[in-house]
Amino acid sequence: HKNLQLLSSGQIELAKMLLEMGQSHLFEHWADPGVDDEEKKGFFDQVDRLNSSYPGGLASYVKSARQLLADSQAGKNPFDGFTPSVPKGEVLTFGDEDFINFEEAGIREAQKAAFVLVAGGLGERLGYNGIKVALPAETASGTCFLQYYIESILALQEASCRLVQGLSPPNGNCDAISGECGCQTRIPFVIMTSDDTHARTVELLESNSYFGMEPAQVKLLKQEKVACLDDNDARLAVEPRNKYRIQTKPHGHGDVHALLFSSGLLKIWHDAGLRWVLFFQDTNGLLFKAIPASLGVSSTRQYHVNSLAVPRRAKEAIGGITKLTHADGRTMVINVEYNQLDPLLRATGQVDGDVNDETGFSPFPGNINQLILELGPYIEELTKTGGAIKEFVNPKYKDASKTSFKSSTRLECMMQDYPKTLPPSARVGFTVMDAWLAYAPVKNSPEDASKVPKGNPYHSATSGEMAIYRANSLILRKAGVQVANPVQQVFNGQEVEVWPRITWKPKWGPTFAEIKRKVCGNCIISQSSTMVIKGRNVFLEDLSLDGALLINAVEDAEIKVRGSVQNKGWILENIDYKDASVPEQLRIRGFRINKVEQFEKNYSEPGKFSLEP
Ligand code: UGB
Repeated sequence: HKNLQLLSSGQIELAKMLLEMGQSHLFEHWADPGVDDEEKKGFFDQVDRLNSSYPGGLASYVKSARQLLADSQAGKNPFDGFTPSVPKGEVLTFGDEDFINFEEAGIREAQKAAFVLVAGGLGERLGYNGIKVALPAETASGTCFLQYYIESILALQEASCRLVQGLSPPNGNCDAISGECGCQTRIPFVIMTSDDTHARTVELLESNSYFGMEPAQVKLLKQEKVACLDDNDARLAVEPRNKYRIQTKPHGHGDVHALLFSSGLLKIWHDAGLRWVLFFQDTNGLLFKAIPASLGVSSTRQYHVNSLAVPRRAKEAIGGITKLTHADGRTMVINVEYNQLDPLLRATGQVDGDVNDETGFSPFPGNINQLILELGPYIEELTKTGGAIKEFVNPKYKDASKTSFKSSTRLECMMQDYPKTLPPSARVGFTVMDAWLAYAPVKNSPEDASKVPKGNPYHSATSGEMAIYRANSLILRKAGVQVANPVQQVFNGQEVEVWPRITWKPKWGPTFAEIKRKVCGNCIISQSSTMVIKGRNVFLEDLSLDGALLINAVEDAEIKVRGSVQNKGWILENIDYKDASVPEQLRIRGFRINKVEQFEKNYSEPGKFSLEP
């Protein structure tokens, strides 16, 4: 009350709202007027932000929190009344006729798509200090995740334009495409950041000229944190180091829906004739190998929601796509987080819980949190919900009475929970791909990865990089190249398959059909080899590679690589993750590449070239 005179009418309204919500403790320790007045202003700025960034405002946040905390204290099962079963979806086999047809359908649709990367998380589990999108996806080419994502979107943009305009390359092998496709399509790319990642994401983009994308194509939306809660009455927690601030924590990747909606972008996209919104996470160096075919599934099957999934080992730390049938007849196909799936199965009569079946995998496909939503129905739904996603709370209680918490908690939400509010008429499906093709995230620290049960994926920087080489090797094999078998090696306590280190720019091979076109005759690549293709029109014809081969070429240089390349190549050297003299981004993978000898060619002018070493 003593401070009332300091407040504007807007601030008085906010103060009233807090008092009505039972939050008077927030003002208890306020100094008299004249002391800390700037801090008090800062307090209301923060309350204003917390209020306006949450659908329904702070009052709605506190109301939901009280309900969810009461449910949690009562031990209420969020799946009460639901029985889980294995849903039906599209299961794809890489490289077969269906796959190629879905890829073509997907490429056709790509120019009507917008991409959204959720990159607000810092990745505490990985134990890396930078932003994860700046990490190299693989160290042979040194391409970071953000560059890989942007170049992949640009490759799709071009492939889609060409296909739709009938400018696709001829069917025969080894025919070059040249020139620009001349089309004006610019696929929008949104990055959701947070206070933890925003400045460093902007800096990464600006210092790399947006990795070749037009800056206007990229939009950053920053998510705000939400207020922490001190007790079951949802009393907002005071920041321990500043009594004029409310403590905040991340709300989760589910924020992306409300942010997209409130930004007005969805409407702009819809008016521009776009049809699809594709969501993806910050560190998956394989993802875009799976995008064309899954977008093709979305359009062919007319899915409003399509979740990408991979076969999942029981108890693996990724959610399971599950069909939930309620006693009253309602059904939904939804991700059930890994820590909830096993108890849910046990509680509904499946005594062994989440176990592998005869295939060696759990019958519930693993959610890789890559969602494809059809824009029209998505806008319709968000117009009703404002983008609010079903939340949950996960307090760590001091004891069994569940009356007090070990530390403050907050409400959280996940982007894959979007279908939870959809009507039964919504077409919700999923697409299962081989994990080697579609999913290799970098989430776990070396310490944690080395403790992963044998047979389960490590999801570390080591396995993420090795998965890229394996996928590229397997794809080239399928395209007819004789790629040698891998060897087993141990890095940072993780045993991994080491395939030849093969990488290429996304424009070299946006689809399997395009990759097949680039490979002719009898090509052989030995296990100890490295091949880095940075160019669009590079054709491999009767190439025999045993060593390192690097080609850097401008887009309109057409190069046919023939004959034998043999040299001492690039060698993987072990490094210990505890060795602080080595940069962190290398330490977390447990190896570095010693570039002993290579054959490297640079083409800076357009033209036709034959490379016969
Ligand atoms: N993220 C944000 O942008 N904002 C946030 O507030 C939080 C995260 P994690 P998580 O792929 O294996 C998910 O931490 O949430 C971004 C699925 O829920 O890497 O533990 C963050 O930057 C789970 O079902 O993963 O688990 C990152 O890009 C399973 O699919 C993304 O959100 C699991 O991923 C994911 O954040 C998985």
